[in-house]
Amino acid sequence: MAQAGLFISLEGIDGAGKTTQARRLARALEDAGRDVLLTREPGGSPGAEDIRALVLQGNPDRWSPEVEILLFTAARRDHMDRVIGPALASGKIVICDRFVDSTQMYQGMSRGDLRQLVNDLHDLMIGREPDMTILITMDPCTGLTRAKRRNEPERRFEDFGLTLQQKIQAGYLELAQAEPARFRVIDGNRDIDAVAHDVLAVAQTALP
Ligand code: Z5A
Repeated sequence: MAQAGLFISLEGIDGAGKTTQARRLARALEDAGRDVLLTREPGGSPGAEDIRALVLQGNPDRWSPEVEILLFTAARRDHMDRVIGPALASGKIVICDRFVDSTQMYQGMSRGDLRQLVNDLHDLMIGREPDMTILITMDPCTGLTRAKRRNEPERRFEDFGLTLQQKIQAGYLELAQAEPARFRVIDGNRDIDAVAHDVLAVAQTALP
């Protein structure tokens, strides 16, 4: 499928401010007259939202990391086929709250090293990276406190705790170093407006 639009993902640990910033970025670009699709993972299409409930609820040991990789990739394929791919083909700017880098982190390195498996399955079933990934860094303690404030059933990964948040924050920074052409790193430990200003500034550098 020809993909004429622009694909931006936002990544970071729980409570980093991704959702807040994804919404702010979408609004700013729409105000500037751009055609924007704001979406999220896991989820973003009806089938993928069904899988979201399976993976985010229940006990931390409900699924093995290998089964999680399959479930997240299945959700992503549906999201890609039904929502992201068509939006890009019609020239939209797609802003996605989390994408494959989240699978690299949460399934690829939380319980053993399965990063190669995540990569291989991604190449086989998805075959598309974002054009730009905005990594919002955050103090892991603050991020976890914020995430735990939400009174939702989707707490399976938060229940893995602070050690996982610290490991994932470090892992994201390694990913960003390994792929400097795709990643932009923004300090999320500031007020919402200051972070939003920087997110918009880096996104603007990628606009067609
Ligand atoms: N997961 C996975 O394991 N594998 C995968 O492949 C994918 C996901 C795609 C749910 O994702 C879980 O799915 C996630 C990883 C796993 N782990 N957990 N749990 P999610 O994106 O739905 O959930 P999340 O990352 O935990 O989202 P979150 O807690 O909503 O975090 P956020 O989006 O980064 O933050 P936020 O919602 O924008 O902000 C959180 C609160 O902080 C909120 O009250 C804001 O008003 C406040 N906030 C935001 N920014 C600021 C600033 N700058 N200052 C002060 N307060 C702020």
